[in-house]
Amino acid sequence: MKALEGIKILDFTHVQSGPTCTQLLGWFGADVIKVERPGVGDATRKQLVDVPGADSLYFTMLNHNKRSIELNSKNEVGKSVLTRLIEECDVLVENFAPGALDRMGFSWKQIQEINPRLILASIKGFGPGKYQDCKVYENVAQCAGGSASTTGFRDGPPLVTGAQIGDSGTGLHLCLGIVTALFQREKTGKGQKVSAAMQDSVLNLTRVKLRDQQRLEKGPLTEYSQFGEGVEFDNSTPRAGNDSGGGQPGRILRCKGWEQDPNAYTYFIIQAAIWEKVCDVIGEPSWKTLDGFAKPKDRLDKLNQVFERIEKWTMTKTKFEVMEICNPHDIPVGPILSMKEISEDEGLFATGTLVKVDHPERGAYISVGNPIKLSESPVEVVRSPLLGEHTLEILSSVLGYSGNELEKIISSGAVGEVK
Ligand code: CAO
Repeated sequence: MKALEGIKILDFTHVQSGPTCTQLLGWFGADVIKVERPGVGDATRKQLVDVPGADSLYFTMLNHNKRSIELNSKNEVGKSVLTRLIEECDVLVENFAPGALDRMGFSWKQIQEINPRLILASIKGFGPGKYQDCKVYENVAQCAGGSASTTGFRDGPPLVTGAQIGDSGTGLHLCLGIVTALFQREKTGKGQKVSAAMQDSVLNLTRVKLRDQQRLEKGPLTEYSQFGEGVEFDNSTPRAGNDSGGGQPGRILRCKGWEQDPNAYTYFIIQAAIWEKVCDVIGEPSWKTLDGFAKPKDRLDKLNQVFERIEKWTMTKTKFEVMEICNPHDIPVGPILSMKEISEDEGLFATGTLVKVDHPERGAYISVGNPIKLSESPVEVVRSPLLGEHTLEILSSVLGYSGNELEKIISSGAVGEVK
């Protein structure tokens, strides 16, 4: 038994934000039916191709546990099939450009008339307002949501992060909205519209920087390196390099081998509660009682000096040795892991966070499995579907078409070339 068993998702998503949401729903047990344009499919199938002729990793890693039906939702037969899908499904998830669903002839009002229990879940770049009609990709959302202006170093340009907080982050937000709406439907019997804007999701994940914006009005941000360096604060939250975003100062420090290895670094946090242990570990026991160093507040203007001293110690150890030495003392540190190291991490494979998946066109590849673990709802990661792989199966077993009616749909061209 899986948590969302029996729930049917009409997955009208493409690229990254929407597909990450429906993939999660699939991992929780929902039957995810991905609707794709005949002969074309989700654009990511053929983007960043590494194995000629095969679906790209971009596509396969975002579309596990789904079935694919090819369907032209703009011709009459296609529209009638889509209407049947809306009748049969519990949730329609889409992330088209603003207005695209209405232009297809499926407004929220019409959808409610077809199936009042249906939940319509949408991702757009911006919420209602002056930018509501804009098309948006990941990095635009990172910029508009406050992440880029607060990421990077003070003397450098704004930076986007490698974590896809605009796409996958919004997919997560939408997923939560969908299961919440399903829960409410249990009591009311009614569907509703669930919306998640990429700007809003990024801002939600960047909320600590809005916290700092308001603190700035009351005085300098004392935990930022800038404070210790005596550099004046401007009127908006500055970029803080690798300073910790919380109340406990932290930095990225070099470790043994940093000259050759770009990831021979550790994150090091000097939490107040373990300050004395840090002093012992790095060989600076006098700092435990020394005026200006003993109390957290007094150390704030000396963070550069403190971290330079800690780094002198971390540079004598590998990032893993730092972890081994510090962990028994409860000193919060973390090695900077490369993607190569992560992809070879047996512990992550053991928990199912990393999985090996086989694919008929491309062979075996590594993917990220479900990071959310439910003790009563096991996850089996199933390879992504080939384009239109399940067209016939969905038309017949989900929608009940057969005989002449089925023949007519296939010969109309609305569902592409049936395999
Ligand atoms: N049959 C027929 N037509 C189809 C179809 C199907 N099965 N599937 C899609 N289409 C049509 C759409 O109806 C649309 O037609 P109109 O322009 O006539 O309305 C057309 O295909 C293009 O859809 P689109 O505008 O959504 O796609 P795009 O590539 O031009 O834009 C994107 C992509 C992502 C910028 C845009 O969809 C968007 O802003 N989405 C919302 C935000 C979002 O999710 N962004 C994250 C993307 S991942 O970084």
